[in-house]
Amino acid sequence: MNTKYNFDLIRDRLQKSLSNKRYIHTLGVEKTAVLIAERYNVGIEKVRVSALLHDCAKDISNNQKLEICKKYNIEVNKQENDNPDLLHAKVGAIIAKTIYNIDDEEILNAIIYHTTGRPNMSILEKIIYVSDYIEPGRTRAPHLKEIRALVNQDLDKALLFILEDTINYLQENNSYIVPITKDAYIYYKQIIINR
Ligand code: DGI
Ligand code: FE
Ligand code: FE
Repeated sequence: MNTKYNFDLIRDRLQKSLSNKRYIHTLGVEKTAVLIAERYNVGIEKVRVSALLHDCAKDISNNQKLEICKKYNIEVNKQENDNPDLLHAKVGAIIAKTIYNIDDEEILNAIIYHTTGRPNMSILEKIIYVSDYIEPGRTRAPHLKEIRALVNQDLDKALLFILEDTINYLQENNSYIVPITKDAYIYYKQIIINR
């Protein structure tokens, strides 16, 4: 099939810049995201690109991530400065744009919001967010069985379940929860109550 993107080339480059474990996770997210896209009649091309590139900055050192933000004038807030792992999402979008030549805003947003979620997510953003949490290599999060079943019935409910478990997990570990994650939780809770 003719496609705008050279997936084999993207995978080759990723394999060279990610640890083996992270690369396997990435392929798991790709596979899961494509299955969810097919279930909801969403075109798979952008889904595949977003899934492949979502963690492309994951193995860049914290110092280098901060440097990249500086270079591209990307604002780094206090939470990100204290916990630069959070930055792999924003920096991932920069790498996607500058190294992988991705100029599609929907794809870049799916990468930017894959860690925190946000209110009013696009279907592409939802698919990547959910796939990241449930791909087959994930085994430790609670409720994986329930969430995997729910994804095929109700994507928003699955999304809310993940937001809730993530917030609980961070709370239990006394980690600061980024406001946009709480906002997303409140937003989807309301959406589900109101329908
Ligand atoms: O990159 P992955 O491991 O595939 O998954 P991810 O992009 O969801 O990143 C998970 C990491 O992000 C994990 O170390 C917890 C952290 N994280 C996500 N949301 C928050 C957070 N950390 C803090 N402190 N606060 C958050 O709200
Ligand atoms: Fe990530
Ligand atoms: Fe991931």
